[in-house]
Amino acid sequence: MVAATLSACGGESGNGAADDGKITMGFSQVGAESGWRTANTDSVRKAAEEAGIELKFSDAQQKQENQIKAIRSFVQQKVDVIAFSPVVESGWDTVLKEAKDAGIPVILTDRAIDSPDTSLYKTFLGSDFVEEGKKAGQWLVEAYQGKSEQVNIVELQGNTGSAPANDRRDGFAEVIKADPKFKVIASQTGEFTRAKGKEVMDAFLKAHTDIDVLYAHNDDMGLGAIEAIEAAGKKPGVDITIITVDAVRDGMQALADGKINFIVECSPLLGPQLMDLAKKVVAGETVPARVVTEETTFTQEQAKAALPQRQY
Ligand code: GYE
Repeated sequence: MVAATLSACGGESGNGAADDGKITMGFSQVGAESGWRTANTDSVRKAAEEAGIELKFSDAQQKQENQIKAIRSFVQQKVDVIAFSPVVESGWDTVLKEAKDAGIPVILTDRAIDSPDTSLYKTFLGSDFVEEGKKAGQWLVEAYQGKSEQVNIVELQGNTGSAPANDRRDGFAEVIKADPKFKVIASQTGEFTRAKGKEVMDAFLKAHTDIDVLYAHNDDMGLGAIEAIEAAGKKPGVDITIITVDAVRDGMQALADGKINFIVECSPLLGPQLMDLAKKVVAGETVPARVVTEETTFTQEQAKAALPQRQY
């Protein structure tokens, strides 16, 4: 009974794709919280068009319930493939089981989920966020080499429960714990936005007069924090060392201007790889379980050199 229903559904969606010869992808995006996200959305839209894939785009406005609704509606519409960037890591098993039962393959893009059931999705395309956090920590360790005084760090975390917030925090912590002079004196979410980054940094500055370093999980929060630091009469990049992640153009400009000290790159240009994977998955081909994005890091000098060709 169950098997018959399953194959009927699978057959239908398969026929749907073959009928008009066009692949339909349901894509649930996190929101529009940052420069990274805007560049990612543009990349996905453009790549879908170039690949001849019909994109049903849905913006979750940073809410998991909206993503769950979008995925359910994609299942109802019998799209050929579902791709989504999970706003948080946990709580996806039920809805992804529904997609699986309907025979619709799922691709995780940008962010991972924490479910042990890896049969719920075909592949995960995106960055290694732990590695990004480690790179941030490694630069800091080198920058403060030979100094013995305590280094007071404040941290602006990404959205609570999201893979990039968890992993960037953990990767960074793992590297700096090797030297007890590094101390995270305050850590709070800035929700990956400029406005919240500014607000939280403002509170940090009021509570602590001795901040040496700011580690922000993305450029936007760092940029918001720079406004708060300047408003407090301090020089960002000089009085407070600033490390961020992403390397979007505004972040790179602040780095070149000396207001940020180091940026770990995280590429949002996932569209072309996502469409390639979607075609393969719909055709029933096997794809690697994990596709990691290649990325680099930037110092102030490197940002000056890279800015003219920066795509996003
Ligand atoms: O770093 C941040 C965005 O998931 C990698 O989300 C992404 C992160 C990115 O809001 O700017």
